[in-house]
Order: sequence, then structure tokens, then C-alpha cells
Amino acid sequence: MSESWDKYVDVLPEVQHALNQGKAVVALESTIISHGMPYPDNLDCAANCETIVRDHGAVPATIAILKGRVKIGVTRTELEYLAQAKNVIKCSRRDLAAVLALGQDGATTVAATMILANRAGIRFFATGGVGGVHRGAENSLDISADLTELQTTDVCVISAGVKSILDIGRTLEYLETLGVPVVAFGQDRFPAFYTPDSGFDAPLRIDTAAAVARMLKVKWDFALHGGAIIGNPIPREYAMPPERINGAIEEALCRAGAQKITGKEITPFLLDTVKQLTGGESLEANKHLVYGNAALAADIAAAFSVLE
Ligand code: PSU
Ligand code: MN
Repeated sequence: MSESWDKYVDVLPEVQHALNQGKAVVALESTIISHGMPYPDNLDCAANCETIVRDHGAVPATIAILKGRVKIGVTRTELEYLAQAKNVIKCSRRDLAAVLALGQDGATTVAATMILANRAGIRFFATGGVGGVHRGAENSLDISADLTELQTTDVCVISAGVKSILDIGRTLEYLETLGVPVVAFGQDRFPAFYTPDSGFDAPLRIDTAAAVARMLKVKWDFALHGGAIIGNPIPREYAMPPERINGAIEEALCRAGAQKITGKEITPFLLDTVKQLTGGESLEANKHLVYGNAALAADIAAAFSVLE
């Protein structure tokens, strides 16, 4: 890192050291902390993810913006601040420059975390779910900037698939148009976040972390720029009954419509409403699927570091 952007960035020494040595590093996002889960579950989940990444042989780098500084890796104190701070701005690609210029706190979405991870030299990133094409997008045009980021930025995102608050079929079609590899890990079906089966076959299936690492090595060696989505199904013991979660999602979508929630507010609104409607069950599922993704991301990053 020696370009003009580095004056805005603080890389945690442990992360910088690992990157210098070519060791495995896994990025973790911060919108899930500030807008995806309530306190103190968010802090708990973020801290556990860091531990799991370490247990699987990689160094975690939670990415966020604090008082206008990009943080590649946060301290425990910073994590606690982020988990409780009010007025943290949900920050996607379009918001990054303003949040930095205005000295604000920003929680990075999948898109913004990919951008910052890539600049720091981090290739693997674990999250819960990626954004996608929203239901009704033919009228609202609401398509997450996560998808276009995956077209161009060389970061592999390990997620539990796409939540059925979105239009999963159209999300897969759009990713095909953008040329983004979409992999189901260890099964044929693309997973649907709270449940292992979205009802859609994934375009690709890969069964081991080493093979995922090899695919990305070839992709990037060929300068086929862009990311990939690895859909890692929620562990069966934490999966939700499909009728229960789908009922809650339908109701949450109705409420969002009635309250005219739009734009960047809609994903946090739906997550919170689904949590209330399931009596917190969706939150437990959410935490455990993120843990699975952190573990797999570290395994893939470790396998990739051997290939490099
Ligand atoms: N999915 C989740 N929890 C989240 C998000 C997605 O299960 O917190 C966040 C991610 O940061 C993702 C963002 O990048 O929501 C997508 O927001 P939008 O749909 O407004 O692009
Ligand atoms: Mn949107």
C-alpha cells in the first residue's frame, strides 16, 4: 500500500504483518454489526467470528470507518464502540467518499468492504448474506450495489446465500449477466440464508475449500477480474423451518410496503421485523450461519495462501 488512498487508512499491525508475510487474512464486514443485529448480539457475533477465523488458521480483519478513518482490522475497544454507536452510516460504494470526507462513522456493506479489502490486499471475505435483486425490482429498480461490485472487484465473498426477502431467481440471473461465479458449497442447491435450500440449483458446485481456492487462483491468474459468491448452507441444526421463516418474510415485506420503507433502509427494516416476528429465532440462525461462513472463509484463504 503506497498510493494516495493510504493516508485515509489504518491497518491493524497484526493484519499488516500477516499480509506482508503472505499469510491468510479474512475480511469481515461491519453493516451486519451496526444495522444487521441488535446490541449485544452484534458484538458477540463479531467477536466470535474473529475467534473462529483464528481457529481456522487465518487473521481476521473487521473493516469499518471510524471518525472518517478506514479501519482494516479493529481493536476490541473499536468493536465495542461500533456495536453501540448511534448515527453509524450504512456505507456502500457511493457513500464511501462522503463518510471519509465528513469524518463520520461508517459501517461498510458487502460492496464497500470488498473495495477496502481489495485495496489492502485481502482476497477473502466472510459475511451473512449478500444483497441482491429485491422483490418487485421491476418497478422499484432496487438492486444492491453488492452485485455490481462483484463484477469488478477481486474479492471472494463467503455467504449463506441470498435471503428470500430478495428475489433469488432474478439475483442469480443478474449475477450470470455480470459474469460472477456463484458456487454452492457441498450441495447442488443455492442456499437461502436461514434455510439450506433456496429451491434454485446453483450454477456451480464445489465440495472442498482447496478446490474453491484453486478456482479463484485460475480466475485471477487469467485476469478474469471480479469476485465470486460461495454459498455455504446454514448448518442443518440451526436452519429454520421454511414455512416459519417464509411467513415472517412475507409479513415483513407487507409492513415495509405499508410503511413505504425504501432504499438503503429496507434491508435493515426487513431483518429487524423478521427477528421480531420469529421471536428472535431468526437472529440465532443468523449468528450461526455467519460462524459457518467465517470458518469456511478462513479454510479457503489458508488453502489459497499455499497456492500463491
Ligand atoms: N444481509 C444480511 N445482513 C446484513 C446485510 C445483508 O443478512 O446486514 C447487509 C450487508 O452489509 C449487505 C447489505 O451488503 O445489507 C445490502 O444492503 P442493500 O440491500 O441496501 O444493498
Ligand atoms: Mn437497495
